[in-house]
Amino acid sequence: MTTSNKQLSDWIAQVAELTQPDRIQWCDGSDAENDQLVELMVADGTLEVLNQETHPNCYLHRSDPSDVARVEHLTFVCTSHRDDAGPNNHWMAPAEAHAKMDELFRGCMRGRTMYVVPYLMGPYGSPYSRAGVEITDSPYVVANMRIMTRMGQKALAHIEATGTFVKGLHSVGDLNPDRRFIMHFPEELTIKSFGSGYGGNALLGKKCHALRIASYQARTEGWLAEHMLILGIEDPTGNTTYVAAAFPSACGKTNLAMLQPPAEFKGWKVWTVGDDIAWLNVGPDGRLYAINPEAGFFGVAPGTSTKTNANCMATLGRNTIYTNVAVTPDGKPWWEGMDGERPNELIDWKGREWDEENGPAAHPNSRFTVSAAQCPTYSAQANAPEGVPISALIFGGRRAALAPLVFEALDWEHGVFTAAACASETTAAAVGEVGKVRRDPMAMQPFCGYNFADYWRHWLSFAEKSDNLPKVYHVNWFRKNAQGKFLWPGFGDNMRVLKWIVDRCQGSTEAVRTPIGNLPAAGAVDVNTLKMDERVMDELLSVHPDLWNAEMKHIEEYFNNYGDRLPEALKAQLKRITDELKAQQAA
Ligand code: GTP
Ligand code: SPV
Ligand code: MN
Repeated sequence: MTTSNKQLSDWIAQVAELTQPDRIQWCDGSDAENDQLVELMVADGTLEVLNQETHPNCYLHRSDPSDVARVEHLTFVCTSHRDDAGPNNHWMAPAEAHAKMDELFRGCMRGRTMYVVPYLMGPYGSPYSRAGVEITDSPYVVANMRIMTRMGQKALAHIEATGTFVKGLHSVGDLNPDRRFIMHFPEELTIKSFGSGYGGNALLGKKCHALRIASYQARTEGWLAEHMLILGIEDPTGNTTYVAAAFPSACGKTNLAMLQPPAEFKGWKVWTVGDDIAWLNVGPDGRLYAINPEAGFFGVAPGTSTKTNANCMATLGRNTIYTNVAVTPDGKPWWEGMDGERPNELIDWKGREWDEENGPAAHPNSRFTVSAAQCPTYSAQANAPEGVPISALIFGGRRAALAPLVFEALDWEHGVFTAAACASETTAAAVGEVGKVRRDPMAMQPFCGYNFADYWRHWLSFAEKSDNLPKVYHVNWFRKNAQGKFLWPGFGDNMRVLKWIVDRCQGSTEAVRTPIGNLPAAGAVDVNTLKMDERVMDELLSVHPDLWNAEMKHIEEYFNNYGDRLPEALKAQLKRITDELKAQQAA
């Protein structure tokens, strides 16, 4: 492969001059190329061959133990003006960041191959798709990008036709956490990532391009790049309602996207369009249309079983790269929460014989990389250039207390407030404390490429673009009882909540107005066969005014970080809800 795009050929030459690779290899994404890379990685230990009889074309990668998750504290947005990055991002001046990164990259590919990976985010032929090129010295990254994106000649053709692409430069360096940075230059459509080989830090098409850079572009161009799954809910008459849902990392997007309805939902089907990222554009009819920019799933392994996510289990097991899972003596991947008994012997994610004292056998953020095309519920519309029309946007997170199972925003403005006010318990998807409640607006705290205040204003502006916008919901599958047990069964049973949302979109079910939004009327969420104690459902749908009042104070404090840039509409929503809660307490 070569290119007629001068900007691209110049950039490749510059990078080669800086990094000094032994050789340069263009990547076309072909099977032959992948076989060659796999062979190389097996030979040098980057990949371990899994049991090819039970798991054909499956491999295990063990990352450096210090490199197992995204590193938010080392991730920067480098805009010319600090305020454009906002309090939600770490910021560095572009010149300083370039100098720092170029010093790290200098000579770093000596003795290595430099891979040039052209990729397309989004369906071929879609006006919403965008291209990028990742230059990397990691064959593991190439093999993952091949699954996660549309990679190769057609992507290059898109670049040559449109003349524009996102530049992503990546090196694993020496994996030293002190020399690890993920830098974004949204004004230059450029990413520089050094010192990590892991997921969102290294597969630059994913969070770096499709969320941080894309969200910045989307603002100036009038669309949205979101941390959302996309799914279709087909009813027994064959009518499909599409929804998109934003939950923070490791909070249930992949699982909801592949939901298998309970047996009693005869004739209902859920179709998977995407499990992590959605690009949303206003279509000709004023509706929001969603495309999934990705082509594969980089999903959380622990907790995945035929009971919780049968469609995911059916997707895995062939042509899959597993990262940091455990392995059985006969070479099968294993993780906590998988079906069946724990095998007596296991090799843990660090390659040691498993010992309970060393913690879980699979890393809590161990993952699988697999093509979406292998998913039995992959939607026939997933490659539609125009995307799918979205009827509802759903936000949520992990909240052991407070947030009810589901509620509906009163209108778009209240919906934007509800999403901006989201908080969730932190997970193993990022390095740092787990289980701590933090604000995570739109599930985008780690991923918004610009000032959240401007982002909320952008969200609010859609009300001027269209009077045909989706309804907005908030859900919480993670409410716990006093004993620390989840009150809601979750997984397939989340269909009961989706059904209520579909009914609301069609205007066929009642709701109860509360200060925080509309809740299902008694009996409106169908839990008949769950044999659930009525008091549990009451608790799941309760809105405690004193707890919510305290929450409003937290939200206000959080919003205050954004000063004068905070949209008035959000302040007005905060005041309205607070006033209504106070009136309720007084009554
Ligand atoms: P990222 O890929 O990090 O963006 O995560 P995600 O939002 O796709 O999360 P995922 O669906 O992989 O779920 C993460 C963890 O939450 C897994 O261990 C799941 O088993 C668990 N989980 C998902 N859905 C539910 C649910 O409805 N209830 C409960 N209790 N756990 C769930
Ligand atoms: C997330 O952390 O939200 C992920 C995994 O989806 S990563 O690709 O590492 O960002
Ligand atoms: Mn994610």
